[in-house]
Amino acid sequence: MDAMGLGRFIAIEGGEGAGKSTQARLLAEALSLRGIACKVTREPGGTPGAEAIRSLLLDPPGEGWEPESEALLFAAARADHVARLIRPALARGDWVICDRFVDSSRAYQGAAGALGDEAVVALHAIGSSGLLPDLTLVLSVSPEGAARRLAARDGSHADAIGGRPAEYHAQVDAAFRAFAAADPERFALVDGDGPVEAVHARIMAALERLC
Ligand code: T5A
Repeated sequence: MDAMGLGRFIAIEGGEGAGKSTQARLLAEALSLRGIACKVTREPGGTPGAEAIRSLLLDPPGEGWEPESEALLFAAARADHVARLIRPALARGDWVICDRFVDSSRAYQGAAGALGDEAVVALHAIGSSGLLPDLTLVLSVSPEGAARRLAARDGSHADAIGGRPAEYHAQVDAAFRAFAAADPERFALVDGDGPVEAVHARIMAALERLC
């Protein structure tokens, strides 16, 4: 149980096009049918301030951000999101399902980017008092499968971070797997390949530990 109330905090993580948003929605529907009040939210974003920062990050002005500025902007967006949406929802007893959270910063800015894990964790301690999810589901999808899904949805359009080279995204995927292996109590690695309903069933099975 979360120390702030009865609510549980679930994050869904993974690379581009892993199916996080789709599965967040299905999970909320399944929990609602069980009488659990859920708040589905996303990062970067979730509050007006954090959504404004999202635009700056994904569609940057000028020549884009240096790695340090990028990490600070993600941490600032998260601090607003945690203070104004996530903590109040958990305190009310709602469950929060968050499409990406701090482990995205650890994987993208920390591991694939230049910052390293310690710096990202330190920013999270300052910005959000180090809040961690009760459970972090990492959706693991083959690069070919994810590319097919994104091509079908977005064509050749990618945002400033999604459009980074394949090696960057391979490092992101490797980092998520390493986090899950290092902390099996907080993480569950879920096979994200296959039909939407099959992935949803795997997520529901992974959730048993919270019930
Ligand atoms: N970022 C974010 C950082 O660098 N640091 C951070 O700290 C944070 C929080 C966010 C970007 O910011 C970076 C990571 C990202 O680059 P975003 O637009 O939120 O940008 O990007 P994503 O999180 O990658 O979101 P996507 O929408 O691209 O991917 P999802 O949510 O994983 O996938 P989803 O559910 O939208 O599905 C993609 C498509 O596939 C279909 C869906 O219908 C959709 O069309 N689909 C399936 N098709 C077949 N079989 C399945 N099982 C399917 N599941 C979904």
